[in-house]
Amino acid sequence: MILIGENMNVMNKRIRQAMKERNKEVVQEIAIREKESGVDYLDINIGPARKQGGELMRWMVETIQEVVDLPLSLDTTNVEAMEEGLKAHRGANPIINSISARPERMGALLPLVKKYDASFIALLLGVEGIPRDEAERGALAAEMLARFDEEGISHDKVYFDPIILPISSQQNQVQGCTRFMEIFPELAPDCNSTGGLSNVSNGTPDELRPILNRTYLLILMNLGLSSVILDAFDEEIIKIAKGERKDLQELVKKVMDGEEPPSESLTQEQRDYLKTAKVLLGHSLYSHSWLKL
Ligand code: THG
Repeated sequence: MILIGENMNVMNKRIRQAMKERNKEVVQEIAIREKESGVDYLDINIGPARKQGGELMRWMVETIQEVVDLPLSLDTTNVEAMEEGLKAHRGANPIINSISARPERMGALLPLVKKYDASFIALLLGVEGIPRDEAERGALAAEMLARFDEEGISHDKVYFDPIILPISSQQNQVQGCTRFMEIFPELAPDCNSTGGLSNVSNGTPDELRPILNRTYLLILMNLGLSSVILDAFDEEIIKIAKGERKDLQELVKKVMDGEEPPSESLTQEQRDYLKTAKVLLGHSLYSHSWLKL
C-alpha cells in the first residue's frame, strides 16, 4: 500500500494563510510532521490557484523538498502550476493529481506525463460529471485506459481514482465506489488504484470522521486498493494502512461476506467498526447517530 498524506491542503486555514504569505516555517513544519507519520508521498494541494499558481507550486515544491526527501503528488487543476511543480520536483516519480477523462484535461496533461516521466491519478470524472454507479465508473475507466494505451503510457504509472463521495449525503454512491473496486482487478489488472479517503466523512461531525475513514480503508484494502490519500495525522489509520490491524481487517471482511459475529463476542472497538462497516456497505442506513443505534 502506497500512502499519500493529504494534510498539505489549501482547505486548511493555517496552510492557506502560510501559502499566501509564503511562510516557509509553517509549510516545512507540516511537511516534516507528515513525513514522520510514515507516509510515502505528500499531496500538495494548492487548489485551482488561478493567480500566480505556477510560482506558488514551484515555491511549495522547493520549500518542502528542502526539508523532506519524499516524492510529491501535485494536486491542482492549473496546468501551468502543474508543469512548474514538475520542473521543480527533485527525484523520481512525482504524481500528477489528477487527470480526468475530459478531453481538454487529457490533451493538456498527458504530454506532461511523458515529458516528466510522471505517474498520475486518473480521475473517473467525465464530460457528464461524476459517474452515477459502478457501471459508469467501469465504462469510463475502460475508455481512459484505451487512451493511455494509444499514448503508450505504461500501466504502472496509472492510479485510477473512482472518486470517493460522502456517506452523509450520498450513501449509494459509496456503494457504487465499493462495487467498482470489486471489479477493478479484472478491468485494469496492472494499474494502481487510489482515492481521497477523507471525502467519505465530509459533512459528518468531526469526532466521528476518523472511524468512517478507517473503516472505509479496511473495506477498500480487502478489495485490493493499492494506494490511498489519507490523513497522515491519524496514527490509527496509518497503522491500518500499513497492515498492522489485520484483526479489524478480518472483522470487516466478515461483514463484507454477509457474516455477522454475535455482538456479545466483540469488544466495544470491534462493535463500532462492525456498525460502521454495515453503514458503509449499505446494510444499514446512515445517520449521524449510527454508532449509538
Ligand atoms: N482524489 C484525488 N485527490 C484529492 C481528493 C480525491 N485531493 C483532495 C481530497 N480529495 C483529498 N484530500 C483531503 C484533504 C482534506 C480533507 C479531505 C480530503 C478534509 N479536511 C478537513 C475539512 O476540510 O474539514 C479538515 C481541514 C483542516 O485540516 O482544517 O476533510 O478524492 N485524486
